[in-house]
Amino acid sequence: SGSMPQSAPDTVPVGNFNSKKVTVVGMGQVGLGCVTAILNQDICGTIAMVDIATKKLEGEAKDFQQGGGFHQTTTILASDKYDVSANSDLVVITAGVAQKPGESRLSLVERNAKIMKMIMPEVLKYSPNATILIVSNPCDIMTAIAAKIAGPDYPQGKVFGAGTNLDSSRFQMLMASSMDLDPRNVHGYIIGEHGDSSIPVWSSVRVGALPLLDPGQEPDDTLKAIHKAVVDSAYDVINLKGYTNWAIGMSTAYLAKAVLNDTRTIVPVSTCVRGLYGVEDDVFLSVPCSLSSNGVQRVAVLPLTKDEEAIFQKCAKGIWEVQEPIWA
Ligand code: 6V0
Repeated sequence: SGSMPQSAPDTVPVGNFNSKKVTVVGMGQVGLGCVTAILNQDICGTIAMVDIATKKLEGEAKDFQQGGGFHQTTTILASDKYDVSANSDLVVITAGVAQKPGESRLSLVERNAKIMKMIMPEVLKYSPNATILIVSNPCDIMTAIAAKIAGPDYPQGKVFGAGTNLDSSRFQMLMASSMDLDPRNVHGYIIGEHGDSSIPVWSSVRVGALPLLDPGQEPDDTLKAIHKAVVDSAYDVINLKGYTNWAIGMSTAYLAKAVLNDTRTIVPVSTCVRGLYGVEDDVFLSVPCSLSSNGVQRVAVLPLTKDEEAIFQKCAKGIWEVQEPIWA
């Protein structure tokens, strides 16, 4: 009668092992949201988690490892030392302080710039060719700082920010529910800052394949209110639960999937926009980009109306004013 096998059955692996490795630096609420979403979407074989809060980190790692029967990430590593991150294909950085209720993203800049300056050299030491996705806020300025630390020889686009990918999802959801349609049928971009000065590009919004507005038509108050709700989204959730994490986690997993599978998907993400739409400073802002395994492969240059271009320039100036003092 059936005795239990004493050793592994004699089988031979035939492939389907995912060799991709993702490191998430910062295992607070956002890091946890990212790891949860990445695990559930089976997009890599190894996840490494780095944080300075070692006891909490060990607990989170064990908890994730115990779910190993339910997903295909075979290895989950965790440490406060960066050797666990070695040879990552993608490194996601979420470390740093988050907004308190009512606090703006830009107010975090000095504290998080210091943290970014500690993290990036360690990341690059162990994964000198990784694609690096910045989530920490203020996302656009943190991405600019991370790219500067990587240096001029690091391939352009390999350091990019989550930017308005999340804002664009919020926008899609609100537009779709106002029209009682599938959110995947609303095609439109929030560009510019991930934050208070983000820009809805009304002139290119499509519902299905149909333009939402006629050429030259201005958005009405209902549409303007939708963009205001997008801007207020994070404040709203932070007032209610203290932080945001699930949606940014899903956005990160979506971007990670595009990078690891080299899909060339077009998404709004934060990249250097000097030279675009009349911007002259070294600022990073979101514009639609195609993503490859090397991060931003190409910027899809969206035709903007004169007004939209002026707003984009104003947004870039506002970011540069906050970025310049810490840029030296
Ligand atoms: P949290 O829950 O306080 O977690 C931050 C984590 O960072 C903690 O676990 C810290 O121990 C860790 N940490 C701090 N310093 C270091 C360091 N030097 N090295 C490694 N780890 C460190 O914050 P939360 O997770 O809520 O937010 C993290 C960041 O993401 C904040 O800057 C948020 O503002 C930002 N967000 C960005 C979003 C986006 O769309 N780009 C969305 C939500 C939050």
